[in-house]
Formats: sequence, structure tokens, C-alpha cells
Amino acid sequence: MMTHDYKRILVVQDISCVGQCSLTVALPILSACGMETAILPSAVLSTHTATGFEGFTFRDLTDDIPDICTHWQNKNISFDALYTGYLGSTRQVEMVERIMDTLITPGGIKIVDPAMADNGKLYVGFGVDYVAAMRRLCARADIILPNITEAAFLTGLEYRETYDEAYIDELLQGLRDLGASDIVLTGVSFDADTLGIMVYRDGKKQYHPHRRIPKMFHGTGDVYASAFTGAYLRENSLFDSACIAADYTLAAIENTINSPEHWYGVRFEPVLPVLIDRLKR
Ligand code: PXL
Repeated sequence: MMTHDYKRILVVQDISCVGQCSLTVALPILSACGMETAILPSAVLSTHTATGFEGFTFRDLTDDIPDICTHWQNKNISFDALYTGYLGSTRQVEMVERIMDTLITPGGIKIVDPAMADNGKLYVGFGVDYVAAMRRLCARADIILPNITEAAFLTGLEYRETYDEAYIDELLQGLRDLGASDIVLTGVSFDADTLGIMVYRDGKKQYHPHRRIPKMFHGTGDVYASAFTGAYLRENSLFDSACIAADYTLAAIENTINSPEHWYGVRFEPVLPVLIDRLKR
């Protein structure tokens, strides 16, 4: 029997038609977690923008957003939570700030994945103005989910591949100084064999280490953030949600690692039961 709250969440991200990222990841994962999922597509791309898909199409939907939001307001449509990922333009980031004020019910959770960079580099198409706008959005969020690269861009601190806990503390402090509240920092590694998640809330840090898989997979940030959002909205604690999402993402990677033809994303769908089994009833 279904006992949990049935929540309606608004997800703002692009549609990458092929490539297993953003909305094609968020929708199935949040549905599996038992949420009603509404979408605001930020852009439509033929594929994602990573190496291997050169020549992708890109239609920015920024100009459609004000009318969509006005229609929703006229129909008294609102949302219990907001989850944002890859956005199509700097102006759009500002529009999402307005959505936080107008379309999310009071007390609704605002989760921002500042999906804009990885491995020390911004994604193709993003520049310093986008980073500045994303800083403002992160300041308004309840929970942000940056990786180390994104945290470095947001704080203006140097990106480092090897570091100690003092560097992580500096990143967390820098994010706090921006105005960010709860922080889930992904891809944190203190030795060669482990990777993990550092969770920060109310002056307290908690680390969830997990096995490091020596290969990068595209779209894992979106799998992680979507699973985290689903687990958190199903009333798991911040730390438990971070752990559940990490374990699920790892299962998706393990389900892909022996399929070299699947280079563009992770095969997360067949392992959805791993996520569902961990959610509170
Ligand atoms: O996974 C993040 C992401 C989302 N959407 C698009 C992307 C990327 C990462 O490269 O290109 C279009």
C-alpha cells in the first residue's frame, strides 16, 4: 500500500533527445520514486554536448518560459518542490529565481544541481556570466549538489585534482559564504581507491566513501541528483539520501562498465529496483 505523500515536483532541465542525461534521466528516476513530475524544458538538443556528439543541435527555450509560467499562475498551478539542472542560458537562470518565488508552495524544497562543469572545465557553451548567475541561484536553494569542479567555479577557488580535507573545508566555506544552505559535494576523494560524497548541514560534515571506478561516465551527475531528490522527497534524511543516491549511481555504472559500446551514458533503468528498494515505505 502507498503510504508516503504524493508530491508534485517541477524539474527544470534540458531535453537531450539522445544521450541519457537531464530530463530523460530525471523523469524515470523521479517517477520510480513515486513523484508526480512536471517539467520545464530549458532547451532541446539532439544529443548532449560531450565529446563524441559533435555537431549537436541546440534550441534555447528561454523565450517560451515566461508564457508557460504565466499560464501556470493563471491556472493556480504550483509545485511542492523544485529541482533544477542544466539550464539553457544565463537569462534562464534568472527566470528560475523568479519561479522559486512564484510557483513553489511556501516551504517547498528547492534543489539546485549547478550542472555546468566537470574535470576542471565548464561544459561547452558556458562562460563566466553563467557561473555568476548560477552563484545567485545556489544562494537561493535549500540544497545544492555541486561536484568539485562546480564548487571551484562557484567559489572562485582554484580547481585541484589532489587535495586534503582542508581544501574541501575551503570549498564548503566558500559555498556557505555565497549563501548556500545544505551542500552535497560529489566526487570527493582522499585516496586513490575511494571516491565519496561530503554532506554539509548546520556546521556539520558527514562523509560517505565508496569504491572508485577508474573510468568517467557521462550523465552520472544527473542520475545522482535525480536519485538524491527522489530519496529526499520520500523523507529520507539529507545524509541517507546522499548515500542512497551514491549507491544507486554506482550500481548504474557497474551495469555499464562492461559495455564499451555504451559510451555516452549509464544504463540506469535496469537497476532502478536498487533505488526503489532503499526508499522508505
Ligand atoms: O549531464 C549534464 C548535461 C546535461 N545536459 C546537457 C549536457 C550535459 C553535460 O555535458 O551537455 C545538454
